[in-house]
Amino acid sequence: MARLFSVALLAAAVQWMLFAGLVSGDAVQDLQKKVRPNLDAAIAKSKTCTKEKLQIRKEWGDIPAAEKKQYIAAMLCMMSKPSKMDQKKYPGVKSRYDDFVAVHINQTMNIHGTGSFLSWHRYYTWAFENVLRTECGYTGTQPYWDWAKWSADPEKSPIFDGSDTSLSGNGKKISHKASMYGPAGNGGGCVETGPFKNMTVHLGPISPAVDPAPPRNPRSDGYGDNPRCLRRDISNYLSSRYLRTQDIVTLLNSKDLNTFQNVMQGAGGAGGAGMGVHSAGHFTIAGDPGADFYTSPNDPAFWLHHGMIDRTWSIWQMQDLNARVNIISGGTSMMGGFGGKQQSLDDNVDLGVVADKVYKIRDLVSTVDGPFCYTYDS
Ligand SMILES: *[C@@H]1O[C@H](CO)[C@@H](O)[C@H](O)[C@H]1NC(C)=O
Ligand SMILES: *[C@@H]1O[C@H](CO)[C@@H](O)[C@H](O)[C@H]1NC(C)=O
Ligand SMILES: [Cu+2]
Repeated sequence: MARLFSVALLAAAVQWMLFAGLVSGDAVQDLQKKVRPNLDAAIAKSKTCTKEKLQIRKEWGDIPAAEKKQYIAAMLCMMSKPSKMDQKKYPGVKSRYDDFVAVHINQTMNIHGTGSFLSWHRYYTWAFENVLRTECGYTGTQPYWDWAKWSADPEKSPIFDGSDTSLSGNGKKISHKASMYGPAGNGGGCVETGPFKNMTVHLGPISPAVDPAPPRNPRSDGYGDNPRCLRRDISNYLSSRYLRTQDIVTLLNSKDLNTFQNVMQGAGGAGGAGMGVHSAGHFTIAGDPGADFYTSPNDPAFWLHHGMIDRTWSIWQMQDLNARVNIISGGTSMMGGFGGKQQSLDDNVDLGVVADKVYKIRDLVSTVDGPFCYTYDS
């Protein structure tokens, strides 16, 4: 009886603390809250960002339905607007959205497993948000996918539940084989629910990791026109192993940038994070183009995944902004292969037709300096 009473008392105390905002119930959010004053200090010193201008990126599940629909409508708008690329050179680039996919394909070997991985994808995701706003009237901010929140059952998450406020659901369940990343998931076929059920994928595949294999692209570089449906193969196999709160905490505890990057990308870094949150997120979506290293941005959920990648980097940085912003680690080509050099903060990031400006990596390492002025809610 006394034991029961103390359990009830403890539960009440936790309830009260949650209510009072003292703990959020999530170790990552708690850490983010704790280090947030450091960011305010950085904003005070920023050349370009102010507290008034600061944009707050939110988790998809916390966004009101009307704003979710506005984000979805802006993405559909990008898919219906003309490309800014040369159609003769890139016949599979059919829309403004495809411009982003083509830019990613083009640079894939120099932006993954490299020193530019984090800053390149930060700028790329920001450029996408910027085009949603400037070319398609979006007034919100780039949402993110808090992996841990939905790691037990991503198909039931508001991101993938197939409702009209989701980014569409799983693919149709078809009989198919495992991939090299895990057993066959719960879908595998065409996405038939939600706002993107009628979307057509044109580019790629280049490095498909789905069964059955998608039709081959007419061109070996993947830029030919290869119209097909969006496929997904979501399950909780990877999310329940690699995308839990404790996995993110392990990542955020990385002592240096090299470790952080390796744990994130599952390069066998200290911490034993196995496949790493980056791959685990991509292969939780899976399918085609989601599981194709080159064409993955063609799945509309890519941007929420990379929003979260960027959020974890920013929380890692916020723990010690003096030591964790103006630094670089890694090479210039994937996993150091192909004669890559050491990456430098002075290397350029050029997003071609999807962003106006070429920046040096050093201008892209803070979320509150250079072109950026945003943070994540906590
Ligand atoms: C690929 O990169 C080259 C070299 O930077 C550039 O000239 C070309 O326009 C790029 N193509 C695409 C599709 O981004
Ligand atoms: C959208 O896709 C469904 C099948 O999922 C199909 O029945 C319908 O005709 C399509 N609508 C348009 C406008 O293409
Ligand atoms: Cu990428």
